[in-house]
Amino acid sequence: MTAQDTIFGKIIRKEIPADIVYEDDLALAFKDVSPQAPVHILVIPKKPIPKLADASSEDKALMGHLLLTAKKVAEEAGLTNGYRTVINTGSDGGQTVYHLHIHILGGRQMKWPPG
Ligand code: DGP
Repeated sequence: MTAQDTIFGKIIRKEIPADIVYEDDLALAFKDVSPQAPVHILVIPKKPIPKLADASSEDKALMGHLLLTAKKVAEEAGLTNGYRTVINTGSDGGQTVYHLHIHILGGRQMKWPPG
């Protein structure tokens, strides 16, 4: 199974609906279906990288683009007081969808350490 076969691949291909807040040639951002904060948005690459541990040096520009996209999306969501970005990686990281994604969580006070 490739990353394109994940639920996020279907969202990229518009085969299933999502509340998309940003899209360009390289990235897509949409609201998390199970929000853990008043604002909970996922930023994903269109390239099917399963997890951060699979990213390579050829993805250097793409990874930078994803972070800057997260910043832009957070600004557009009005998170002027701050927000948290999270990348869950693999089993111990709690990753459930194996298509690389950055969580943007905001609109409430975040706690540390995370669970
Ligand atoms: P992670 O545990 O880091 O792999 O996060 C996966 C996130 O994806 C989780 O917060 C729920 C979200 N999610 C799973 N399926 C869907 C879906 O079909 N649509 C949307 N919008 N989000 C989804």
